[in-house]
Amino acid sequence: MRLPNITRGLLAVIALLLLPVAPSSAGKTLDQVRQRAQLVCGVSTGVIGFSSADSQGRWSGLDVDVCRAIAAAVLNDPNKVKYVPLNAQQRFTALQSGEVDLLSRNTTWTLTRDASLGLTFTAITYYDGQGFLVPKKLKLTSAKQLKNAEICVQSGTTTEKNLSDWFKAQGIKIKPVVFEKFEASIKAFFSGRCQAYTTDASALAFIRSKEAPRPDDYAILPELISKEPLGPVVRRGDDEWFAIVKWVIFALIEAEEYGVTQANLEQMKASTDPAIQRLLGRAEDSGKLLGLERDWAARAVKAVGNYGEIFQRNVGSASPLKLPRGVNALWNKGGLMYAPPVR
Ligand SMILES: N[C@@H](CCC(=O)N[C@@H](CS)C(=O)NCC(=O)O)C(=O)O
Repeated sequence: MRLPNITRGLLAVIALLLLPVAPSSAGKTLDQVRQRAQLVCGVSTGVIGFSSADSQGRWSGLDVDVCRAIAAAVLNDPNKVKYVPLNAQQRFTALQSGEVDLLSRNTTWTLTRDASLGLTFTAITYYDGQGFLVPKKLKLTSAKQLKNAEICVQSGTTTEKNLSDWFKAQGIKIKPVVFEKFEASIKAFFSGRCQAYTTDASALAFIRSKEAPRPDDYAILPELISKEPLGPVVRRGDDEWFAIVKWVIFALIEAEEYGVTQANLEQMKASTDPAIQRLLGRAEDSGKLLGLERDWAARAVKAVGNYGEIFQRNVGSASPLKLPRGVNALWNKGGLMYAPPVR
């Protein structure tokens, strides 16, 4: 049957409209990172242990090591990273607008953030919870004694929301004193503006040890009032990039599980254990599946060590913070750190 031209034209347009449309950003981030030979990582403006710069402008921390590991896996050089400091309010816009390739900044995975910002959480790199720092002279032993207290908190955070939720649930009235800038919130607290400061417990440890005029004058209360699973975030719609970020993190966790460290990596490459051979690119080529070289995971471990080494160096026993491994231990050591198999 011969259709009139106009009908044929219409059918062609309908057929085109029905074609599956790839998200416009699919695969773009990897190409851009390669083209500029640099990964642009959004970090905090300075939370020691997670992301902070020294006087020379050198960044370090657990979140920074994630950036370095990805740069090593993708560009074969952990130093090819540009760090963009972002406060809590700025972080999601910076990622949405394409200013950064990746947000690796003590950011809590929540449903609203995951489902409404056009962004996707990749993996959990630190299981945290929200706590309270108080001056010892107030002689408080529980957050429940904070009735009518002024509590300093940073805006644009889950912290601000949990604070009102938790005290509401306890039937206790408090007065949040909200700051947009982290520096300002800490200064206000240490100058006596508030009776308590609240944020993720990991950051409280740093705030007390590094920012308090006299750390011994302050105590962290026993309550943890929330779950704060922290991890890197990417733009939604670029599945290739999402997979790379996710699997580099999984590989760092799996390296710890198999005892592959920065120091023994070269010997481990000769291991006959199939799992280790796979992880280090000696057996099948998982790199090809991710759009990377076959030794992508070995490069990441060489750059920053396995997850356990990253933890200890930045926040654990080998760091000034001395945070216990706690729930961040591997799943087979009583913790929650579990990576799907690299196979
Ligand atoms: N994990 C929470 C809190 C993250 C957060 O922004 N915490 C503050 C207080 S420790 C911070 O990192 N400030 C540093 C900055 O704004 O650069 C969230 O994702 O909302």
